[in-house]
Formats: sequence, structure tokens, C-alpha cells
Amino acid sequence: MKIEFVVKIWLFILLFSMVGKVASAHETITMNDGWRFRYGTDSVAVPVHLPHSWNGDAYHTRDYKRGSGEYTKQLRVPSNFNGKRLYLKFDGAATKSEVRIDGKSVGSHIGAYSSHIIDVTPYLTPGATHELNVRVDNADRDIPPHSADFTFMGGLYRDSWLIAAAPVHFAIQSKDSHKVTTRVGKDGVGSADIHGTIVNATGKKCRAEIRASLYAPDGTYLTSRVKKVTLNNGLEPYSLSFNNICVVDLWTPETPSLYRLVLDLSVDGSEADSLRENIGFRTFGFDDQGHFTLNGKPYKLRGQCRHQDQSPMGIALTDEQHRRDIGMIKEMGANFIRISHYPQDDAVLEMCDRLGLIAWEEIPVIDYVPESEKFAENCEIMLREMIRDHYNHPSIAMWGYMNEILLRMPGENKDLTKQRTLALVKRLEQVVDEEDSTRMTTMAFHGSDVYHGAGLSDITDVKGWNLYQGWYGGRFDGFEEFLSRQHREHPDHRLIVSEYGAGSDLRIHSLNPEPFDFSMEYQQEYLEHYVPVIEDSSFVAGASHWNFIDFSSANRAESMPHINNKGIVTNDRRKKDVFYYYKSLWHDVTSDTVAHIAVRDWPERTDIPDRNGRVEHPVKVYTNLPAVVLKINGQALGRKEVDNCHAIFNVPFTSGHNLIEIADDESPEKILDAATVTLHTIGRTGSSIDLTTEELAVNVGSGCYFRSDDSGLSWIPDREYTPGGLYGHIGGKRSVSQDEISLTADGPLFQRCVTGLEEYRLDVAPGDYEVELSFAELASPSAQSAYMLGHNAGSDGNKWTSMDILINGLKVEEAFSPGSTAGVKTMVRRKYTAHVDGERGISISFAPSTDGVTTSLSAIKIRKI
Ligand code: GCB
Ligand code: CA
Repeated sequence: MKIEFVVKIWLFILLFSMVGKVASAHETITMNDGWRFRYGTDSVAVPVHLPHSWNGDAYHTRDYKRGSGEYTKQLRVPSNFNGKRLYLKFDGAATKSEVRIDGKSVGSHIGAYSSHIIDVTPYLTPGATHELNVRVDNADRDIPPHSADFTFMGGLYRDSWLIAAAPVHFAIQSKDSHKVTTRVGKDGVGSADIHGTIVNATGKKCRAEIRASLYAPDGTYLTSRVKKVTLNNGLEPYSLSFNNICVVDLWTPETPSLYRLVLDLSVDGSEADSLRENIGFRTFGFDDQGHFTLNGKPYKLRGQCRHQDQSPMGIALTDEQHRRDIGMIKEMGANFIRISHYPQDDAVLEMCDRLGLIAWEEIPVIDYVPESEKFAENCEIMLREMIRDHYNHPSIAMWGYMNEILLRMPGENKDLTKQRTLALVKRLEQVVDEEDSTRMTTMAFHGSDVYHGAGLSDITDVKGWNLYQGWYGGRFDGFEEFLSRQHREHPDHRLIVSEYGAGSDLRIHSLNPEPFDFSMEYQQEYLEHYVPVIEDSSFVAGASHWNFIDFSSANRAESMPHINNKGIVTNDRRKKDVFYYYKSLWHDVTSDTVAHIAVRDWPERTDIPDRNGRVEHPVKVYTNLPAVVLKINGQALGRKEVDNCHAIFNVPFTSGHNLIEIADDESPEKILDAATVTLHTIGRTGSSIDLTTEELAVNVGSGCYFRSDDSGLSWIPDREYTPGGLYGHIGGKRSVSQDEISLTADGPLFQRCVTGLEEYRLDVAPGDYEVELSFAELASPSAQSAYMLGHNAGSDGNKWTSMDILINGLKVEEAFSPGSTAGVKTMVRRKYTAHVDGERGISISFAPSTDGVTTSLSAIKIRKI
């Protein structure tokens, strides 16, 4: 009897204390489900789950939806929230939003990339169900980004929450919430200062106690501090310091040690609230030689810039999708990330802290500062919010607030633009000063000296340069020339290459890569040039490659319309082979051997044998080993020294599957990587093409192989016809466009063509053939006369292409004009048959149908019937 009573008392105490513990922290409950969404004037609302964006369309059109959408939800407020303060938190509403409860407006927010919290205590009744309505809009031009090379998608695209706190609690809204600043002394002893605010909504004065406890990375308790405060009604700031805690484990990319800070608040002796978070001890800076320093030591920044979208969800990624990306960046061996061009999900920052990625985070003030005070004000708001949201993350080393801001200086007086921009720069620099004196400031310039003249380069602590020599123009070595000149002329500037990159498309391959051909191979060559320059230039603090992913840019055309394809991974996060270049460079071979046969980008190939009946392709191996040996179909092909983390073997392929294996030179029996390449060989007998088994498709006007995703058919590079050369065009010149081609997914086939050709020759064996010719007019006559005359785009002169076409002397087209038939930049395909006897093969002649017009051909395909 007595024992039972004691047990009961204990149980009671235990339960009570557990309830006490659970109830002490404010409660944060998810609010992602049960929404209905209606876009614009749509009559029906559809069920959606957050995160949600309405801009999956941006992967298919440049006219993506910019407007407003309405999210509605029946929100049941738990009855045990009685007596609590209630808040709604939206982690991301793009780009502005207004929240209503039961039809009444309760708060609004501008800016797509920072969270916002609304005190809704007066509007919600515990135990009741309310109608929650959020109107979100992505059309407002006064909210940055105003102009940029990515898509300004709309939606309620991050998590949303309902928060319930006791009447006295740690402030939740980011403007008042707490900041933790850590310091490290010369002796390695850490200190931390905490500044925060307590909300007292009891309506009366009360006495509170704040207890801050610190736990080591392995979880052991270290120390605590207690502070007693008297709280008047309303907001009460507090601060608290841990001075000289102990010699701390420093946060570094190699050892991202995180300490746990627990803040407990009790009021009149009972628990009211608690907060927990990870903090880190580290110092960032620059030394006199321009090296970035981490904890006082020079440290090369090896990084990636990261955009956040993925098709088809657009920007509405789940936390695990964000975490996957940061995990992959870490896997490459990066130690740096430019969170571009806007603040990102908390999941991203949390991963940077945990994995040890030094971060530059920025707001999206890009290309141009419009003349609008509202815009400037909004920049300031967004900058403050970013800093307040992410201040406590140990990974953040610098705040950025502009990107290539003098890129566009439209019509008006350029001096005015510069002055207006400089005024905003000063204003934003001041904002960072006020909000965070512990971080450096930065901005990214495009490769022009205009920033010096305009006074912009004097202001931030760090200067970022976005450099694309050898891509948008110039040659590779323009890159190091530009950097050395900056260093020579501005020796005190701390430089980061904030962007560099080249586009690539998994469908396009080249054995002779050229700028802007979008071949995988050109991107590799570009990066293989740039990265060693960055590594070897001691005055360059480091770099962040543009971009980690192929990202949505609705207005871009190029080889993959609406996608900027400079990624190291595709938009669906498949690694391109060049991922392993970085991985090899950034991993030490003694602890992590990297060996990767770079044929995964191009596993299925079609080619025509050379005169000796051979198909030989260079095969690259990315590795951090000093030398590798390669085997093809079980036969040793030899050994190669590795230079700049790659070795190239000339590999003879046979038709069908080819097994490639590589091994360490030292222990050749141990296979480090194996991959297969499937080769489809176009038949060749003596001096003619034999199409008994394969079709022949030629990417006319291009030196690249192109594999269609739709059909799997591979188009081989074009060439000029020479006797014995089997196929090719005679006469004409190559024309190029980067615009989207309508009615086809195989745009690259049409973006390069031959104009003015006289003939196309194919030395095929006797037989019956189907011949398919593909065309697209690349410029309309008006555009040509206005801008393009003599500029190689589409036909010459200001008339549509128009031609007579004869196949082996038989006229198959008369005055045929792809442009006037289908419209400009639109695919036109026509099929014909041809009978071949004797040695003559197929000769297709192209003749202008009248004076002043030209001929053109984009692709050709022939098949034996
Ligand atoms: C830049 C911009 C970035 C673009 C990139 C590119 O300099 O900062 O937003 O996406 O170039 O790919 O052209
Ligand atoms: Ca072509």
C-alpha cells in the first residue's frame, strides 16, 4: 500500500516534469498540407501540398506565369494552445505575399527568399478552425530581382508553420530574435556573446531567469551562465556572455565541429521557453598577400555557386532535395559555396554548418538598379532579413548584396545609373555594418573595369569577379591575363573568382570542341584550364564555379531552351563526368583515391570507320593517381602519366559493347573503375557507305555529334566533301543561331546549318534509299535586313532562303522556302526516295531559286529501303 503510493507519487512527478519539459519550448507545427491553390482568375482551386510553385512552366516557355496565386487552407488550432501566443511562419513566399485569416488581412511580406513570421494571436481561437488564405505574387518589379539570368518563380515554396509559445517567450520574429557571436582568442580559447529579446505578453511585470548552457561537439556538458531579468510588458532585450570557455574545437571544412547552445527561460520559477541551436568557433579573414584565412591560416576557397530549382517542381524543393545538393558539393571536395543569387532554405545553411562549407550568401540585386526608391528600400529590407535569418550559422563568412550590377545600363545617362548604384551600394554597406560587424561584405562584378571608375570596387571587403573568357568571347588565357592585371593595378584588392563556367549538353559531343558548341568536351577543357589557374594564383583567394546545377532561366535559348546548362550536374542532379575532375583535384590520393573513366556522358555512340576501318576515340580518365593503365575489352592498352588530374587514351572501339577498365599503375590487377561504351558503326565497304544495318544521320553545319533524346538516333559531325571522304557538303558556309527552334526538341541540329551550299554528297552503295532533309530558317528577312546582313545568321540578304533541290538529277523541290513555309526558327523536314546504281552514290544539289536568295541545309538522314 505504502510502496504503491510512493510509486504513484514518483510517476506523478515524473509525468509532471515531462509535461513541463515538453511544454516549455514553444511548439512549432507543420502547416504544409491541406492547401488549395488557384492561379490568377482560374475558376477552380486544386489541392496542393507545400512546398509548391506554379512555375513548372518555365522549363517549357519564356512566358512563364508571373501573376498572383491564392493558397487557402482550413487551419484547426489545437485546443491546448489556449493562452499561448500564436505565430504563422512562412519560410518562402515568392515574391510577395499577403496573409488573411477569416478574410481579415493579418500581415504581408516582400522578398521571395527570406522567411517571415506574423503574430496572429488576436485572430486565432484554440479549438476552432479558421480559413487561412495567402495571396502570393511574383510580378512586382520593385522587388529584387529586377532582371537576372534565372527564373523568378512564384509560390509558397518552402515550409510553413504554426508556432505556439507561452505568454513569456524568446522572441520569434527575426527582427528581434537572438544573435550568437563567437570569438576565438589567440590561445584557441573560445568565447560567445548572445544578444536577444524576450517577449512578455502577460500584461504585467515579471521576473525571469535565462539559463544558457553549452555542450561540446561530442555532447558533453561544458558550462552555463544564468541571467536574471525583470521584464516589463512588451519586448525586453537581454545579453549574456560566455567568456573564455575553454580551448575549443575549431569549425573547419575538415572538422566542422558544432557546439550546442541551449537557452532556457523560466518565469517566476517555472519553465517558459527554450531554444537550441548549433554554433561554431572559427575566424575568417584575409592576410596581406590576399589569401583568405581560416582560423588565421591561409586557405584556398574551392567552391560552387548553387541555384535552387529542379524540374518539374521549380523552386519548390523539399528539404531532402536541398540536403542532397549540399551533400554532393561536399562530395566533390569543395570547401566553399556561393549561395547564389539569393538566400536559400534553412536546410541549405544547416548542411553548410554540418558539412563544413564556408558560405557567401547574397541578396538578388542583379544587372541594374532601376530608378525607384521603393526598389532601394526593398533591397535594404531583404538584406536585413537575410542577415537576421542566418546570422548564427557558423558557415557564413561573407554577405553579398549585388551581382554584375553595371551589366545593363539602358538608354538613359550612364553616369546617372552609376551614381544611383553607388548610392545604393553605400546604403547597403551601411546596413551590413549595422546588422553584422563580424562578416565581410562582397559583390560580384562582370569582367569590366567600369566598377573601378564608378567607385564600386572601393567599398566591399572582397571583390568577386565573374569571368567567362573563352566562353562568351575571347580565349582561355584571357582569364589569367585579366586576373593578373587586376592584381597589378589594384594590389590591395582581395579577389575571389565568384563565377566561371561553360555550357554543356549531354546530347552534344565533339572530338574537336569549340567555344559555344555546348559539347561536354568543351566544358571539360574550359574547366581544366581555369581551375589550375585559380589554384596556382596565390593572390586569388579562391573561386566558385558557375553553377553547380543546370538551372532554370526561362529567357535563355541556347542548346537547351530555358536552361542555363553550365552545371556540374544536370537539372535532375545526374553527375556530368567533369564532376570527377573536381573530385580528383580536391581529394588527396593518399586518403581518397579517385579514378573515373569519363565516358558516362557519352555511353552510346555512332560513328563511321576511318580508311583503316577503325573507330578510335579519345577516352579521358579523371584521377588523382600519378599514372593509370587502361584495358579495352580485356586487352591492355598501356599506361599514361596523369597531368592536371586527367590522362587521355586513344581507344579503338569495336561495334557493340566495349568494356573499359582502369587500374593503378602500381597494382594493375585491381580494377578501380569500369565502364561500357556501346558503338553503332556505320558500315563501310571500300570507298562507299554501307547502310545495311544502320541509318546515317549527319548534323550538317556542325562539328559535333548529336544524340536525340526523343529517338536515340545519333547524328554524326558534318564535313566538307572530299573524294574518298564518304560524305559532306560542297560550297557554303556554316551559320549559327542560339535561338530556340520551334516544333522540335532537337534544337542543336538546327542551330547550326550550312547556308549557300551547292551540293551534298553521300558515297553510298547501290540500292534504294529514303533521304530526309531538315531545315530551319534562322532569321526572318526583316531581322536580317535590320541587324543581320552579312552576319551569317540564316540566309544572306533580306529574303527568305529559297531553293531548287535535285537528287541525282531529279528535281524534288522547286523554290522551296523553309521560312516562308513554316516561319522563322521552325523545323521543316522532308522525305524523298532515291535510287542509286553504279558508283555515283547520292548527289543532292541545291540551287538558289532566284537571284539574291540562298540555300541552306540543317541535317540529313538516309536509310536503305
Ligand atoms: C553571370 C551571372 C549569372 C549568369 C551567368 C551566365 O555572370 O552572374 O547570373 O547565369 O553569368 O551563365 O551567363
Ligand atoms: Ca545542324
